[in-house]
Amino acid sequence: MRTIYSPDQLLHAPRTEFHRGELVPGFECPQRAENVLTAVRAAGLAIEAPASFDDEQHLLRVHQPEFIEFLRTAHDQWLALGRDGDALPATWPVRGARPDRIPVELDGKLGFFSCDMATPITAGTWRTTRAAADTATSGAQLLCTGVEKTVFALCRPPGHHASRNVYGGYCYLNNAAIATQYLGDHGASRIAILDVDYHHGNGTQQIFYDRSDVLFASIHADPATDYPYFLGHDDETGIGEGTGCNVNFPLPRGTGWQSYSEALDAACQRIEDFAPDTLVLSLGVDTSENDPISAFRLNTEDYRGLGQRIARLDLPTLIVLEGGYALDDIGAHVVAVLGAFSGPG
Ligand code: Q9C
Ligand code: ZN
Repeated sequence: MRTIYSPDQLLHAPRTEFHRGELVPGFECPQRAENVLTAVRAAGLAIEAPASFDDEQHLLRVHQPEFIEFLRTAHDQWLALGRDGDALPATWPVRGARPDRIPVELDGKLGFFSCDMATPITAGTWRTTRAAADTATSGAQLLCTGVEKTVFALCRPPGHHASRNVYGGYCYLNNAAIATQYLGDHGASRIAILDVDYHHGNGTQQIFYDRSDVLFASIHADPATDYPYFLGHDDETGIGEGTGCNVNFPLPRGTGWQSYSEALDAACQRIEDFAPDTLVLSLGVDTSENDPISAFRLNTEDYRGLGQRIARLDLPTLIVLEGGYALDDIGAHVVAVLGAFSGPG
């Protein structure tokens, strides 16, 4: 198994995020990527840089052009207004607002394209999120050319909360969705996405909600109690041609391995029934008992079990890093999952 990683993914370094009524140091920090990288290296996996993509076609297959242009230029516009630090929104569209009228002024755009105040746009955000999307896409390339059966895309920032034109939840471009679309455009015909991050992958769900060629399965904290709050319920099953191709397993706070593994078995069964030719695993390790912003109770041994169950699907698999904020544990937890897939390609 190879790991794809770009050091450009360290450039995005939010000063603070808005958390429980205060500006606190960002949980989604460069050290996360460094710690995962250190653990992956210690485990003896090969690490390589992503390919460079001449244009943004792979991004545009998933995201709205105006959204990409906004992400690329927002911080420069923020500075041009004489402001300091990181760009944050403060006003959001009312329910039922027009999706076809993009505000001209920056504060309007920040609200139009975002869903929370935990996701600052910094001087390094564009280069970092672009590098993360390229990292995931490079992993997809290795998979669909048959070079590797399993690839780990060490992505930062994460991506699964980002939809076609909304960033939030520490996510800007949806790395897993961009890689999934790339796989579909280059030979894969049925793709399953399994999202095991603590938080529901609302962006990924929305991007593929009407698609019959992509199954989205997610195990996460119940949105009644946890971010992203407004999607992730078990009666969200897809729409139109995509009806039946979306499945959510919301679980209560405090969930440990016993009930988690039952949901994982059910999700894997759904994936087997869908009969995909390729799997994309959105791997968040914020389900850890030590995670500072989450409330599940998985430990290192449980992550080994999680990897083993998913590896038993025996599919070409792209593993894309999502969340995980317990700095001392994320490396060990990611490697515990990857270990189940290691071995000859
Ligand atoms: N701090 C991922 O794990 N929390 N994102 C906002 C106030 C946002 C987590 C609530 C959590 C986002 C990829
Ligand atoms: Zn998460």
